[in-house]
Amino acid sequence: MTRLRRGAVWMGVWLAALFAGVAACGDDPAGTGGNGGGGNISDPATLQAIMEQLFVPAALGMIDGFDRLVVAASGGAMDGVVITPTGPNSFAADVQLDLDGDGSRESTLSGTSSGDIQTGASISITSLTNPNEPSLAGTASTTLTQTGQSTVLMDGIVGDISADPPGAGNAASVELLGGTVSLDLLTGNPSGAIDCLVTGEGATLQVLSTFQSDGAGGFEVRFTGNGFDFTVP
Ligand SMILES: [Ca+2]
Repeated sequence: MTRLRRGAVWMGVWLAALFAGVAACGDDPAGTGGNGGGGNISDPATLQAIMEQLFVPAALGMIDGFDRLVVAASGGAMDGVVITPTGPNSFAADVQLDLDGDGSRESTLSGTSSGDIQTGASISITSLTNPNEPSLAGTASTTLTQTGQSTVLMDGIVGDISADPPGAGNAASVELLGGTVSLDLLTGNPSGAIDCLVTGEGATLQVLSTFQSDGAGGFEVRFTGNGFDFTVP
């Protein structure tokens, strides 16, 4: 289970970085810490700069939140986690996260899980809120199924993350169009790819996120599209 947890966390890290990227680009001048918009997310150079800046703090915040969620789900009391059972094998959870690395948990991730991975578990992120960007909204979902002794398949990965309405100065959105990612229970690493549509101020960018080995026992995400190709962390 530890390695399934690690694989799932890495996927969460990627998603958290996208949420943080959309929030940074849509950053509301009226919000606390707002900077009046962090740039156009559909500009490849901006997308790369944002992912390089946010990936590691988002990763650390997500790993910390997931660790607290796991302790709370097994009956322990953890701060910043609320778990509500919703039926046999199902629960809803709210987890407070520090995704920008400043030491305070500014974001709240809410999600649901139902079923188990033997027959297929449905995992949904129902919201992620960030006070720096009050208009941040998003959902994502996937099905998690154990397909072999050491393989869990994450299939039907879809979702929408947005901040500020289209046409507004700071508009930013990421649509998860679909993808399949396999989690290796021997290494704990994900492999596979997810297709995304990234929309900024008037422009749209097709982005493929590929989860691959970093060659040193770990994992990295490669972002590719028309005229760009970069890898984080
Ligand atoms: Ca923070």
